[in-house]
Amino acid sequence: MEFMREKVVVFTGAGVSAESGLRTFRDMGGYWREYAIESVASPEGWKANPQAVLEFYNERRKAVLQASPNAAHLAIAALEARFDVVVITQNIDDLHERAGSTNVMHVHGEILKARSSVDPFLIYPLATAVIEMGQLCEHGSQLRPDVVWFGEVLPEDEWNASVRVAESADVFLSVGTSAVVYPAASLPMMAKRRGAFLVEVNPEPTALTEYADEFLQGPAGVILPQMVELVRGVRAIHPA
Ligand code: BJW
Repeated sequence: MEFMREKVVVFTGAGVSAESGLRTFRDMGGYWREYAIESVASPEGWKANPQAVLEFYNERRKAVLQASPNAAHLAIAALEARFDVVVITQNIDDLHERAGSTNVMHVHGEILKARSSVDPFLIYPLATAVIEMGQLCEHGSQLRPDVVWFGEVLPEDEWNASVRVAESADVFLSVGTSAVVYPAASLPMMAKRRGAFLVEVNPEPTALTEYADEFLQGPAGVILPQMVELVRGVRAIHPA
């Protein structure tokens, strides 16, 4: 039997990986409560102390490699059985891919890749958990994590594609993000303006909550599996 496949765009932030043991940024216990943003996540911080920046990301890379996808990542992957799903993530981990999501866009880069510190188009998959001072790109420049710091532009192709995808969503699901970091935080409203039904999943209200058509308050690892179960039930009752 044929089912209509609506387009669901899932926009995720650090909260979706919190239940995998990865720290968020702005919550209690978040990175920005311990580190000054500008010292570890800006071009100025990199220029002042590249060693400290590499250490910050080396530790985080080790945590990512030790982490496993949680119930939220798995539920998002399971949505593909019923919908056309694109995941737009601000996260630099690979937990969506490991959970089985097949269409994932990383607007803030990927921690498991390195790139040249002078040419952002020279990107390398990492064979080791760490990047060390003295590890160079093919043109002799120091390697850095392939992530987007404050004051840096997002990868143009990834960003343009994300805007197109957001604007084509039937349902836009924002999960585990404080929705304060731009331009990524503008995607939910771009989708809504083009007619998407905007759903937010978060234990706390955010900057986005007042604009959401549905605010599902709670941890993603609890709410999203329930949502998938609900969708399965609807499919059983109302085949198209
Ligand atoms: C749970 C949960 C559970 C907990 N289940 N949920 C327009 C207006 C104002 C400012 C700007 C603007 N345009 C640009 C800017 C400047 C800046 C910016 O946005 N600043 C604002 C903060 C004020 N943006 C930039 O600089 C961007 N570049 C840019 O715009 O380029 C053009 C330009 C260049 C030069 C000059 C001007 C313009 C780049 C932004 C790069 C962001 N980089 C980081 C770090 C790098 C990656 C990394 O190290 O991981 O990306 S910052 C950090 O924040 C990281 C994240 O991807 C990003 C978003 O955070 P996220 O994911 O939302 O995490 P949290 O911690 O904030 O929230 C977690 C949420 O989870 C909470 O709500 C919890 O409640 C929830 N939660 N447990 C579900 N179990």
